[in-house]
Amino acid sequence: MHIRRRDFIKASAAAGALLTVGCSPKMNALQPAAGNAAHETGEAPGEWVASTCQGCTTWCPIEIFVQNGRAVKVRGNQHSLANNGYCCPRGHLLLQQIYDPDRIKVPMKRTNPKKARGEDPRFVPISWDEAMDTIADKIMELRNNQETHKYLLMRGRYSDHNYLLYDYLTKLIGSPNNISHSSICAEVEKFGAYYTQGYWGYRDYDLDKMKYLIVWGCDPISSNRQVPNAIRKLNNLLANGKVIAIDPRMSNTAAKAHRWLPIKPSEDGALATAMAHVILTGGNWHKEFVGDFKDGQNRFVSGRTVNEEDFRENLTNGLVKWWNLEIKDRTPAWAAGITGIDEMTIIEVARGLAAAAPHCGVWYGPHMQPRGSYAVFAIHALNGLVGAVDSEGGVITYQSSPYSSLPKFDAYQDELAKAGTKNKKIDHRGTLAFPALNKKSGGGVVTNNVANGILAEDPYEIKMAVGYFNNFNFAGTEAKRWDQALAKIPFFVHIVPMLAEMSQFADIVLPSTLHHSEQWAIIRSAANTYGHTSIQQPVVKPLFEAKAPETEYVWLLAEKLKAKGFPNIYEYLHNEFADPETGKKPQNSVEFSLFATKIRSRKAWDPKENADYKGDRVEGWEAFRQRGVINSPAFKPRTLWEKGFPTETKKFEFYSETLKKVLIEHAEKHKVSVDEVLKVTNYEVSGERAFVPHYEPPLRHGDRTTYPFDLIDMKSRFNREGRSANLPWYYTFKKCDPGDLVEDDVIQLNPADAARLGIQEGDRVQVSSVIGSLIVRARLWEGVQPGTAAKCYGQGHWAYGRVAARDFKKFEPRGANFNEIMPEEYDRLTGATARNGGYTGVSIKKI
Ligand SMILES: Nc1nc2c(c(=O)[nH]1)N[C@H]1C(S)=C(S)[C@@H](COP(=O)(O)OP(=O)(O)OC[C@H]3O[C@@H](n4cnc5c(=O)[nH]c(N)nc54)[C@H](O)[C@@H]3O)O[C@H]1N2
Ligand SMILES: Nc1nc2c(c(=O)[nH]1)N[C@H]1C(S)=C(S)[C@@H](COP(=O)(O)OP(=O)(O)OC[C@H]3O[C@@H](n4cnc5c(=O)[nH]c(N)nc54)[C@H](O)[C@@H]3O)O[C@H]1N2
Ligand code: SF4
Ligand SMILES: [Mo]
Repeated sequence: MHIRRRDFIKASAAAGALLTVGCSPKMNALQPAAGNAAHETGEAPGEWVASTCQGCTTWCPIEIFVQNGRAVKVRGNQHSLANNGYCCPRGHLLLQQIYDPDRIKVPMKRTNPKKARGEDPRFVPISWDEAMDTIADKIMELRNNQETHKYLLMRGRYSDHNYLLYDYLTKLIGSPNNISHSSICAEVEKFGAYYTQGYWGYRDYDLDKMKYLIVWGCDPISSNRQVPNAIRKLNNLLANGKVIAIDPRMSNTAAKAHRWLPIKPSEDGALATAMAHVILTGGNWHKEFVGDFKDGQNRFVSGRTVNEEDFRENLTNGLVKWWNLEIKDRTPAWAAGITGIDEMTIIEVARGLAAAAPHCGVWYGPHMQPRGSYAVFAIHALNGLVGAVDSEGGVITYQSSPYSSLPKFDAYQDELAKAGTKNKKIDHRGTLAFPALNKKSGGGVVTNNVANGILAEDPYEIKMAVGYFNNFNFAGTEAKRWDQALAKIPFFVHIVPMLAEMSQFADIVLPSTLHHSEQWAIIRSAANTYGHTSIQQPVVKPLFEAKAPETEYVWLLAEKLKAKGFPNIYEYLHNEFADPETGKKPQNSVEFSLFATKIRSRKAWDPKENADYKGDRVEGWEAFRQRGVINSPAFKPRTLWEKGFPTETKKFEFYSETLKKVLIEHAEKHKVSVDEVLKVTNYEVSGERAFVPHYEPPLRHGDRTTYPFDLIDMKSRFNREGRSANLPWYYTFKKCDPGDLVEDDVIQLNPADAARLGIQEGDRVQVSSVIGSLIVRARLWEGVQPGTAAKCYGQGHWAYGRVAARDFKKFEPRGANFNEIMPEEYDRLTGATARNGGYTGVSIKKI
């Protein structure tokens, strides 16, 4: 970009103004971008270095401008087809994360044995050597006592190297307890695509060719999984197609959409089944995908059953069964009474979607509701009904991108470790009440139940735990259970860049590098119809004594264990992780993390390993490191149509034989009927309807008389998952979310409700649920419907740094964390923690 002299003077003036508020001009993000110019900000030469942002699960390939060793600016990777060189607003916040004055600088150990919320751990600095020595001793103690299964690893966000720390190390030590955060994240939504089309994963969207988009229970231009792409592409769709948003509150996307359907919380199944009813009775399903009546006469008439033999299905299974079991009675008039959306709107939206078929789709979010799995089952069935699945302009699966396997660890696992891993897991997955289904019973995780397992010592006590990149004491509902559980664990290690609530219970805290800018790894994701493999590298030198948990920590621990007579892990790392370029074996933790990254990414850069690859190609590791991203080939529509879906029937299943099989397996394992399973797991359905997408009424905590409001929880545009709360810019820009305010944490109430309760803008209100109360400020806003109250997640930290606190020393939070008052509840079929669907009834009163 050419900058005229006058503009340059203006920009310098802006930089000068920033200086007076304590921001170095070199940190100034307001200056015009200058392509790849060496002088990106200020005078000093610098360069753009590729990495990957992990501010949310978009995992954008990015570049960070580095000047004098400092990260000063962020942009999307110019080679990335997922985000086309852009990053979202909160991508820029990572600079404040790097230079957060509250970062942990050195390892620390606890000197106050008492563990409780508000109890000062009295951490004192120690060396890495002492820290690792202590940790290794604890592991040796477990091994000597043959109780390695009492070791627990809890993982939050992660890179492609997570297998090393989360999986392999846990198994080499000898424990079954590697617990991920997945089921406090978004597991429910995967149920929809898995039990219809055999795909356990997030969906991508062909937005360029789409004509009609329904955004359902997510907010793609602000959150979800491809924010920069959604921001870029929505304009075109708004101008040339239609965008509908279905959300109890006016989300960022709803504010821009042609229509916003403010649905009553947890009634998504009613709306989706009614839309299917409209599409079928109107004869508007996608014939090529679904098939048709043999004589071409539409027999789908409200309330009447249809003969299965009269319909010839093409690429789907069980359409008529689904109609007979469920859809025939799900009229739009019926749904209008339940969802709060009028009949005409339901009809118009369903017809609009079908009229654009197959260049259309439903983009749905986590639906972490107590009965969310059947809601997303019904929602995704709509994508099948209109043939949008795997279609041009439709809803597609993630395209894969290259990676290589890590070396196998099995040969290094000794008998003791093998025996240890055979124990039951602490999260109760696969038990009668927690099916946690995916491909099999117990295939998922029940993250939030781990606290209960620890407290009840069921199936046994946990003696040692390690956590990284997570903060379950803040992120899990009924959060205080986590305080009690972690207080009970005799030895806990937390590996994080800044203190968090979880760290308050640690015996040792280790300073972690930041994934996005200080360590080696690769990350794989997809967006905009392309998959990508993207690098993470030490763009800047890790601050203070920070080290990478997934690689360096594992190496350092292996060294210590070897010295204490348990060499297996060291031998695995030392023997198997030779540099693929030179054959040199790693000698230290830094080399190990680099070699592991080269090994993991080898298919992305080594011409010998990827001769047939049709996506981006680079010549060698150094070229990959510099470019930072490998894009997959373009998506080819209808590949699955031709190949068949990986389901039991090889079809897209409206009647799910795949679900039936796993439910029966689960029931037989526990010697009960499927109906019994559904009852124990809090579903109302019985019989054959369990195998089709169907309506389940909401499950709610708190009676409507005492707790009249449904609590809606959402993500702010500026939440970097749980990690923005100590960043000043988070508070500065918060107003960008509709209905929100800067520098505050507000609960949004409909003005009519507020008037009734005598509440005015800015009043402090007490919000109470069946498990507790919190105090926040009221914000009156038409963007929430009467009877609901909404607040974004992110604030209310009592131990997350000085910006996040009102008074850090006194453990007083700034704002409120509704996980304190949201009761522990699950969608038990997937093991997912409920937080959506207004399942928490609350009362609100002015104080
Ligand atoms: N009420 C409510 N609860 C929610 C949500 C919600 O919307 N509402 N969202 C849920 C969702 S979707 C998720 S995914 C979970 C997330 O919940 P968790 O998995 O618990 O993760 P965070 O809270 O994001 O993690 C914050 C921790 O990561 C550390 N950290 C930050 N960056 C790094 C890094 O680069 N490396 C390492 N090692 N550590 C780092 C921080 O110091 C802090 O300890 O929360 C869930 N909880
Ligand atoms: N800005 C931002 N983006 C993020 C993240 C972040 O922290 N911040 N985190 C990333 C992660 S880890 C995840 S898992 C994804 C998830 O992100 P999204 O998929 O966007 O979902 P959430 O914001 O968790 O989902 C809640 C949405 O559902 C709505 N909702 C609540 N109850 C109901 C209901 O009963 N029916 C309907 N139809 N809607 C309801 C809420 O109003 C809100 O819009 O986002 C990722 N992207
Ligand atoms: S926060 Fe998410 S969408 Fe934004 S740049 Fe980072 S990874 Fe991309
Ligand atoms: Mo998540």
